[in-house]
Amino acid sequence: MDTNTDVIAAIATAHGPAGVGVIRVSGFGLMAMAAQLTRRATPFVPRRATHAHFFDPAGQLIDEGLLIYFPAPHSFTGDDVLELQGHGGVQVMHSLLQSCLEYGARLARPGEFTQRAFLHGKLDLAQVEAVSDLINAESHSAALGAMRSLSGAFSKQVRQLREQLIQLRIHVEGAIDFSDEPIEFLSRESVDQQIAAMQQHVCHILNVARQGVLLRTGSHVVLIGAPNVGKSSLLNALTEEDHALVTDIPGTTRDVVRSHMVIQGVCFHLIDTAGIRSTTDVVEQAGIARTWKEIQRADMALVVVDASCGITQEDLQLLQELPRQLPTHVVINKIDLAVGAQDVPHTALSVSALTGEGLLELKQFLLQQAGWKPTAEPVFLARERHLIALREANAALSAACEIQHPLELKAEELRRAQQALGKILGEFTSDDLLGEIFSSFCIGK
Ligand SMILES: Nc1nc2c(ncn2[C@@H]2O[C@H](COP(=O)(O)OP(=O)(O)O)[C@@H](O)[C@H]2O)c(=O)[nH]1
Ligand SMILES: [Mg+2]
Repeated sequence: MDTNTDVIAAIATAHGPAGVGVIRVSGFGLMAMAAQLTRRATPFVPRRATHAHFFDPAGQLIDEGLLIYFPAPHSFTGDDVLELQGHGGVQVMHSLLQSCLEYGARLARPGEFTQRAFLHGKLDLAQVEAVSDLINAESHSAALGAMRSLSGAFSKQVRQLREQLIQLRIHVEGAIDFSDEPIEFLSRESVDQQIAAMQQHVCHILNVARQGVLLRTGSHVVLIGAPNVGKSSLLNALTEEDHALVTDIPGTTRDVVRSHMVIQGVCFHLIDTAGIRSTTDVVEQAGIARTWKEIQRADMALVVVDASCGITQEDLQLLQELPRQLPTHVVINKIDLAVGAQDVPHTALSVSALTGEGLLELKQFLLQQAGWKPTAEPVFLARERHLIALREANAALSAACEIQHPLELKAEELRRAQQALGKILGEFTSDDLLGEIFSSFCIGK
């Protein structure tokens, strides 16, 4: 059976008791399934919510609710789609799904509904990714950005650029193919001007997309330092929650504690760790090993030091041992204890987790270090692979602009630029990448 047209079903709503639960079915010939399920002779009116009773194949009434029939191609997937809205109980949803399977559907794989929408040309790949990002958005701004991508704001710009490239390639390739004929093609200057304008546009999209990647993934900031300098207190003060245990006993934090804060829509994942020191306590040693693991994964490290002690030899040694490529900043905590102290360097990163002094400045600093630059236009959510493709397109356009002879090489660079843009929309995409994208979805989407 063609796995793109057989009937698939899944629970579309979250697991757990709820007022309403939704089951989605996609495939062909679904009117027959709707009739069996509801024991109703009159056909369902397309796209109209209709009250119905749902029966299992043995004739047992399992639920009542609404049925909506979306005939192909006017549905989310482009197939026929049935949406069954029943009571959101775990058992009810299970029985309803089980009945759909017995009437001929099979359980959908994660992301399979969206995959069908992609295969039927309902969504391009950037929009597919936006569906997943919208579901997983961690801040209001991230959700708005995902919605912008889903509604095509990002794809439209990429598609527009690709169209311009195709038009230009027609001229350049034409000039190659008919070089002996007296046909008027665009002048070299005009071609180069157009390429330069496109390159500018790519750079502009790249800038917005960079912000979009940050909105989507946030930034992982690890708090490290000697025991008792106030890392846990700082985590609690920044997130305004009482997540991490704080005492004056060195070695209190043994396991990694995670929390997050949102600044101007950007999510910062803060990771509090066991203080680094040499110790014979096995549990503390295990905690310190975890600290090092978190350091490897982080986007940024804040090395917290105690203002009343200043920067110690141990702090300096820790700074030396950190991975070179990891952006690292020293935060001087407990400045309330060091009023008038001479040896405390007064940097932007002097704070007191206790009084809250300097925390606003620290937040602004984190935002700036993460690369957040508010743009004049609204940001759309983007992914690392989009940045790679945009950089590829930029490099190809830049090469195309520089090459004057032979024209074939210029044409080849323009082709490369077009291909890079096509990757964003999913025109030239390996099955591996598609598999990776769709498998990251939940079942039922
Ligand atoms: N005066 C003062 N005390 C602080 C400050 N931050 C933390 N402390 C105290 O320092 C001790 C150790 O704090 P903690 O957050 O557990 O340090 P950690 O071991 O680095 O996680 C606790 O007694 C805190 O109340 C601060 O900014 N000022
Ligand atoms: Mg601690």
